[in-house]
Amino acid sequence: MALKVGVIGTGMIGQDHIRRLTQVLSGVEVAGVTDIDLARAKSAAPAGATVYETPEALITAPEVQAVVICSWGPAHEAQLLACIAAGKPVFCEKPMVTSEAAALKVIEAEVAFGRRLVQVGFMRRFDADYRRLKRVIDGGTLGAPLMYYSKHRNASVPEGLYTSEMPLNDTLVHDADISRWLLSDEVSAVEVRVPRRSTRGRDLRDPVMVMLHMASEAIVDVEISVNIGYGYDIRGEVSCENGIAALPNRPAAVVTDANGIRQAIPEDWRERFIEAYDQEFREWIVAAGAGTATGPSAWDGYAATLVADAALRAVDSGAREPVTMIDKPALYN
Ligand code: NAD
Ligand code: ISE
Repeated sequence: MALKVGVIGTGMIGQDHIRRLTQVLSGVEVAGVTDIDLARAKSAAPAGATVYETPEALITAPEVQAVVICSWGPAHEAQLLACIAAGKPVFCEKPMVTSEAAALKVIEAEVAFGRRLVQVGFMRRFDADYRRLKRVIDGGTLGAPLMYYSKHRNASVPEGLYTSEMPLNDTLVHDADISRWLLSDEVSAVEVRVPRRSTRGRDLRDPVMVMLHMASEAIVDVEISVNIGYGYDIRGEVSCENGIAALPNRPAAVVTDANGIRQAIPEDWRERFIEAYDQEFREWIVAAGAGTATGPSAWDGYAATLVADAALRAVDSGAREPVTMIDKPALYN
């Protein structure tokens, strides 16, 4: 029987996830939707889905077996806590929450519940290229990873909605998570440097260079550019003791004409990570159907939140800001 899912937040990614849940994946049905903009929820609702007036009504509805949260980051905390209180598996888009205190509340509630319910939307872990890269590093033939270069370039971000904090507390969380996962390591401190501003970014602090100091003493060098213009360009290269492992160029037709020889670049995250989002939901549906969650956890969401907080402190202080985690609850081992 299909898993009946309720979707909270029917903006850009909410609509894209509704499309994959209704048109791409099997074993799942969108039974309900909601948004603070009810008109948007109504227009995004697939045939047969109920439009709920509030997230609380959707989360507690008996016909909703599992929840997908695609609202804005600051709304995630209350919605996650309500899902855990209702004992329902929940997929929550990144950032899991926007403060350390909120992340600890989510962890505390899930630990008290006694079973994993939360999967965070760190889709890079489901991308075939990143998975191959991790297999090479874990295989050990290249020796220990020493440095990782993570380039995270967005063509543009929505004017007015995307603020100067967001390269660090909205965009960087992906690089923080993938670095921890790829290197099987934790971030111990963060530094940020702000180079010359791009005139394409209007008043935004863009680009930023972030250095993640890992517990192993490996260093991750991250470029965040959110108005690069030419496309959505995600790169990664791990420099190890005996060699280098990098993400490949994406497959694309090689076009030759009077302008030269070239390959297209994805426009945005929807195109670059389309298969990764499909796979993260395939795995989520299986786990949620069994009443639990696998994949990136509330612990991973907490770790990324701490990195974002430290990065925001580092911008102001110019110093190397430490990241200190609580002891890991057994639920996340
Ligand atoms: P968006 O602004 O297009 O959509 C957000 C929607 O949530 C809006 O329709 C808004 O009205 C609704 N909303 C806000 N607060 C709400 C609340 N309290 N209750 C119900 N609805 C509420 O934004 P988006 O780009 O779709 O991003 C949504 C989330 O997904 C963000 O957390 C963002 O960081 C994340 N995201 C993740 C990826 C990824 O690659 N994994 C990509 C894009 C966005
Ligand atoms: C967006 O919310 C995402 O998560 C994208 O993956 C990221 O590249 C972008 O910078 C964010 O704003």
